Amino acid sequence: MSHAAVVAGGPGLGEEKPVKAAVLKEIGDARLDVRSDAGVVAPGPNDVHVRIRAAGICHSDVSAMNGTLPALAPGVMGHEGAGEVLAVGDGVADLAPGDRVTVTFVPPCGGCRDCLNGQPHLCAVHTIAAFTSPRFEVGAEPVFGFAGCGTFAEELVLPRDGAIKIDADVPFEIAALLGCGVLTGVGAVLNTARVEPGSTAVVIGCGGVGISVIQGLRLAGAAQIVAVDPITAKHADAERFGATRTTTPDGLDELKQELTGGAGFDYAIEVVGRSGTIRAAYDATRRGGSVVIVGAGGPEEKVEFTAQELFINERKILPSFYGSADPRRDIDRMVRLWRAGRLDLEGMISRRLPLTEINDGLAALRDGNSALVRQIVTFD
Ligand code: CXF
Ligand code: ZN
Repeated sequence: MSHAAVVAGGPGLGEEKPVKAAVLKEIGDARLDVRSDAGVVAPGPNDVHVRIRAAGICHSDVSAMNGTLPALAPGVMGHEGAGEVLAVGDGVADLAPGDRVTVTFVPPCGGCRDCLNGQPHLCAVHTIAAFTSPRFEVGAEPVFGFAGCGTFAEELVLPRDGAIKIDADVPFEIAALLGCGVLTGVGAVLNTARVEPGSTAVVIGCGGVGISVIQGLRLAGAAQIVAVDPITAKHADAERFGATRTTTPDGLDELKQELTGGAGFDYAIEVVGRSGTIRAAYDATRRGGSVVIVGAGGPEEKVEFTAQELFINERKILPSFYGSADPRRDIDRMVRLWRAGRLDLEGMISRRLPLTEINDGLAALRDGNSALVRQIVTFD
């Protein structure tokens, strides 16, 4: 994809109107620069040009801004979103203008070893390309899209594999949630851990992904779903989505004793990405049980296990990237569960805000004290 050709906005581009976009100027900046003059690259072969209609704010956007997760600056942030196809590049036969799509930050190329191995969530082909192909332009400067996306923009260009077609009656804000939080959380339960009915489980961290894990556990028929979060304001939400008990971290041992006789839970699912919470998840799991690591942690978070405890406890450590999901299969699967009333997606939307208020939304997530499940940026 050439970044010389710009179809919307940019300097001297005549007819095409520039687009609004929230740009991280430098890694470490606490605020995004909400501009009205961004340009979007022209779709090359096998690309699609999408008008974003709803974008979710995920904690990984905050983590990319502060340098915990890898990102390039300047970059348009946002990796969860949905919209409608405006145009397709050469070679795109199965998408057309007007189609409704969910953006995925792991577009499965379909041909690499990981895709052929049945692990398309590990496909890095488009991810690697995103680090060398800026998708936006501000002034004369190329601007990257975070995680190959950049959904905090009115329009963006994606590889065709990054736009998953969904039914036209699925509201954009529901479609947006599926792109990251829901697929990551529900997928961790159904795909990575394959939780069996009747299991006991503890979920550590009750943000948008943690709530999705709780919903996944309810779907899987878990008998006990313990939700752990230091922010007590999140406990009522956890219960609304299926938690059978809630506690702050200091009460976990007591609940483990009460509910499992001290043996530990069949599954402990960590959705924070910190060494302390990963260690707590390990300690909460029964011998032979599974510790599922969903949290997107940074490189400085080191977790210690002794060789002896790993061997003696035979707890399985199951990292889960993008819910081990195949977005081509699983996004539609989530839509079917939502249609059947078995996934509550409307209830996950705690707040709607325009792109001009994106910094307020990011700040609310950063301070961690609010009981927001998901905030949706609207583009009316
Ligand atoms: C992240 C993982 C790293 C890239 C961006 C998205 N996952 C969930 O938020
Ligand atoms: Zn995310």
